[in-house]
Amino acid sequence: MDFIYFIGNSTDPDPADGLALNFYREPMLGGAGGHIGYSGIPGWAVEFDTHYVYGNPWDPPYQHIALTEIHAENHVYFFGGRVDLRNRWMYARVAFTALERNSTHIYGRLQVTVWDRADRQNLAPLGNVLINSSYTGWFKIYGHYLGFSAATGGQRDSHALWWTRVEVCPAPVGGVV
Ligand SMILES: [Ca+2]
Repeated sequence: MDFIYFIGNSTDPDPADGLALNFYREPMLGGAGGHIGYSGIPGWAVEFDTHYVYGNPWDPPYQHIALTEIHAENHVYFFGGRVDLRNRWMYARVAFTALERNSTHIYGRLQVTVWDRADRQNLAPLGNVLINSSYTGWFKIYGHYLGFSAATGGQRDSHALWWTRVEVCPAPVGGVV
């Protein structure tokens, strides 16, 4: 899945909180603020977390992109961080390759690549690769919905999507999609 996004443009001195791409069981409202709109919904999220609350025990004290399960407190893997994810139109690609499955889980590789600019006319990446990392493991199957969430809590910020593309490819092993 590819998308072009923008986070920023806020006059808030402490803007928050970020957005997330969610693979989830059912459409519902998740937690606000640092929970980025998805906490509590059974599923997986790739969060673009742009805010740290001092003393927060679960987040690192810098912007980051992470894989979480069910809850923003539950980081499974950090794709990267210590980079500025705000104030530019950026291009993101989240690609999943299924390798094996059983009745409850899929084993596969989730790759996240983020470019620091986006070509909004040609709908293509531009600029430099900020983050490029993958996580391979077993993913519990929660459901079949795909969507985005965002939250601001007591702060303010803009979270915008310009364009998205969803592509489904046959898996290299076993015909699993
Ligand atoms: Ca956070």
